[in-house]
Amino acid sequence: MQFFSFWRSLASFRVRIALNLKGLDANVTAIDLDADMQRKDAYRRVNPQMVLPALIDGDHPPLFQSLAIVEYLDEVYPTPPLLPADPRGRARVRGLAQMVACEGHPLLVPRVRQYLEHELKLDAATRQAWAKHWLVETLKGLEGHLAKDAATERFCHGDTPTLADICMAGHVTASISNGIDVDAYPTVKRVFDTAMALPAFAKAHPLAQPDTPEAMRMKR
Ligand SMILES: N[C@@H](CCC(=O)N[C@@H](CS)C(=O)NCC(=O)O)C(=O)O
Repeated sequence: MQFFSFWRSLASFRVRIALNLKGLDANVTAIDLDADMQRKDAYRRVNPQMVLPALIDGDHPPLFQSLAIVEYLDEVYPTPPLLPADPRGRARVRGLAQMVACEGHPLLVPRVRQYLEHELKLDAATRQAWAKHWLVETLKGLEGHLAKDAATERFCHGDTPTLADICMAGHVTASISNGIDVDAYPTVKRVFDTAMALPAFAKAHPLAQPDTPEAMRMKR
């Protein structure tokens, strides 16, 4: 498997966790988003959308979009399952995952941040306010769903990690790095701490990757 990733990319973080949970090894090609390498021809040929992540499994065209990749991995490598067995459970897990991956995260990706800066000429403080606002909106939604539903147990849904935890891990990590007090969302925080205590999640953390800049690397 060949995995196109960047240490700070939250969508790559999702796929890293899934690969780790499944015990799958992938050769990582780091695409430096800070150097706009996603827009260079070499990567554009892999993913014409010019976003991370992408995954090549076998002699097939690259897979793209983190949720699609994680579901592909779950279907082809079914142990341990990342989606519940029942339709309602699957709908809930996908709903939680999509709150992060389809609603919150797209407002924060580099091309949106660059547009806010270069086209709309918003200053750094205003851009930071934008990021915090949307991170908090998603945290509130997650907390509301998780706190009120008996299906929330050790993890977002039940006693084992699912696609929902995979997505939430990145969202909470980004919230913390943006200075948001996640203690204000106690169910989210409890589930996040439970997930990040698992090696599959901890090893996938953005600050623990081979391409993480040395100065930022997590001290063990
Ligand atoms: N919805 C996509 C997100 C893709 C995305 O925006 N990825 C970011 C990194 S997390 C990226 O590569 N951005 C490049 C850019 O915005 O120019 C997924 O879940 O895979």
